[in-house]
Amino acid sequence: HFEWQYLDLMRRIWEQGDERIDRTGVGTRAIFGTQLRFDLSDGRIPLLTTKRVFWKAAVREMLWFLTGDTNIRPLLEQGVTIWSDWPLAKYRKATGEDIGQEEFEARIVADEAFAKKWGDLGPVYGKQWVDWPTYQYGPDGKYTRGPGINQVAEVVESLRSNPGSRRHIIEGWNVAELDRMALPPCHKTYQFHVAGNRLSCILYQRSCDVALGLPFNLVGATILTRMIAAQTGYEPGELVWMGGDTHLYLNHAHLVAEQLSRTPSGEPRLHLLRQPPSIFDYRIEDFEVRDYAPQGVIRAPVAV
Ligand code: UFP
Repeated sequence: HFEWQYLDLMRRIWEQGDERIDRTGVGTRAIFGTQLRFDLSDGRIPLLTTKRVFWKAAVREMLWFLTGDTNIRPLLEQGVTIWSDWPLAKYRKATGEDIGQEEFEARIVADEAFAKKWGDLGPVYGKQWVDWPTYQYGPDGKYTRGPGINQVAEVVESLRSNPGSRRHIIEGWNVAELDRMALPPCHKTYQFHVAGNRLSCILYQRSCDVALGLPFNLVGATILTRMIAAQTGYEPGELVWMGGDTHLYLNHAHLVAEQLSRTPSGEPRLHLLRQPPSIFDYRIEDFEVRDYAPQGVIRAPVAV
């Protein structure tokens, strides 16, 4: 079963990882440099079965990235709260107001001006993926803003016209803009590769919360690969996931113990129900997961 790789990684980190206090102050155990490989053929998807993963939220997030938007408002309008922690922490720090998460989210949805002021994450994934900033230098050495680069559209085009290229890359790590991002990109680099009629993807993730982040990131990478494969006429190949600082938070002990006591079961399949005119025209209704009968949710706090 595909999921043993994930559970083995979790066990290895918990039992052998290097322990330290991390940026959040919570503390982690980490292994540096890890890899998982998943077969994506015939609709296979590395969607965990040992706990329920709300895969639709990951799809909604991925579709939101593709719109280039960096404000959490459209996510909240769809009930996706995975990005709320960072703007909320910033708001509390700036105003000293002890507002609850739900109240903060409700205000973002209800009040457009409030959302504009407090709901933006800075130039995170979406901005870099479809509108990477460029500069045009004049003869005097001064520069002006050039047209943004749509990396996603360019990768779709290069996969069609030059499948053998080794340069099919979507990059989120814009060094010059990191300081304006709520969170520097974790899933920072996607590289695509064509072999025969199969499209494979490597996702390099510099920092990974194995308990709460990774289950989502695997779904995101899978649907991105599936959409790009559908748009370029290839069959899905393999998803290779590579982790830099791959960690478990020390306050996730109960999750680790519970999840490692469970056994994977069933093989969910992802179906794309429609072939839209471009990679930017997918909607949530286009995605269906069949044969997904996961075990129960395991709740744990996110480290901010
Ligand atoms: N994290 C993920 N996946 C994501 C995401 C965040 O695992 O998609 F946005 C986790 C990794 C880490 C924290 O625990 O969020 C980011 O902290 P840092 O920037 O210090 O690595």
